[in-house]
Amino acid sequence: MSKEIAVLGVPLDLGQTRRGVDMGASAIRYAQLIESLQSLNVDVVDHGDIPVIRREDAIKDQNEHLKNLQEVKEVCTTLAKSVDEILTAKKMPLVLGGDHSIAIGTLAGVSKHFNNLGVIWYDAHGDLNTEETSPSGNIHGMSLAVSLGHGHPLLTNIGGYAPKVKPENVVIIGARDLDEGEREIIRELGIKVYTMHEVDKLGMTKVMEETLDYLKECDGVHLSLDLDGIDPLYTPGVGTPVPGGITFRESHLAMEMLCDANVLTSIEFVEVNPILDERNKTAVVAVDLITSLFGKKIL
Ligand code: 4U7
Ligand code: MN
Ligand code: MN
Ligand code: MN
Repeated sequence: MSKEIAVLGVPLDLGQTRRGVDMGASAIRYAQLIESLQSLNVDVVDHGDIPVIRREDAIKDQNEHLKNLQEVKEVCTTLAKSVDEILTAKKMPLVLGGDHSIAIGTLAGVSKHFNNLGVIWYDAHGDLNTEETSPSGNIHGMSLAVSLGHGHPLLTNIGGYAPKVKPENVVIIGARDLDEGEREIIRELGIKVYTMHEVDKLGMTKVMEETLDYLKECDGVHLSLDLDGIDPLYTPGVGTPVPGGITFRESHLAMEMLCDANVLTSIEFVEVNPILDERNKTAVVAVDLITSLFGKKIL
């Protein structure tokens, strides 16, 4: 990857209800993201943060089944435009959340640049809920469904087109907490999922080999990495931790294999919540994984 990397922060926390995830991008920068990439001779430019609506200024009377719809839509629309500009300028977007609802905006900006975009969704969750199936009403649990064209039209139509991704081009890795409606949509659409069962059984090497083979016809691949995909032992600073996750070493290996395959065309790291973290541990892991994606080797 010799392209210039454009880092973009999205301090949005309105896709869920816990405070603090809006500070995720700052925490990742504080953990030396830019300096670490520069020391690998990666050409990186920090584009700063996109403007977001503060929780205090959000509409008070909310639809409890689709919380902060208008606000998330607006921020994702702005994000989509910025990501689009970055790709048009032949740079590679590295988006830092914020909660996972921002993937709606990232993918809206990315997918118009590809005919057959692949998506790797590294997450404890499926993020495949809709207003009808969501137990929480939180949009960060709906972002993959929205990108597949399922959900509120205000979200699915961001950027003026839907869907952003085809179900056969999505691979979920690390799932261990799926809601009933999500299981149904996975079966219905035939989405490829490596749950923790498959990660345990096959090992990460095979999971990544199969993932890369599965996406081989894609003309671009987006990595959407939710830090809760990793076991909370290593990444406690997340809003919805689920025990029994992918280890630090396995994640490291996954990133190294993605680096060696040289397939990624855009990346996002989301859900780092410094308020819930232990001495910025989760952001440090995020930086470690990002540097592995960009070629950091032990020897
Ligand atoms: B994340 C949940 F019910 N499925 O929809 C929901 F368990 O972006 C959690 O992956 C969603 O962190 C988690 O609220 C969203 C819940
Ligand atoms: Mn998650
Ligand atoms: Mn997620
Ligand atoms: Mn989460």
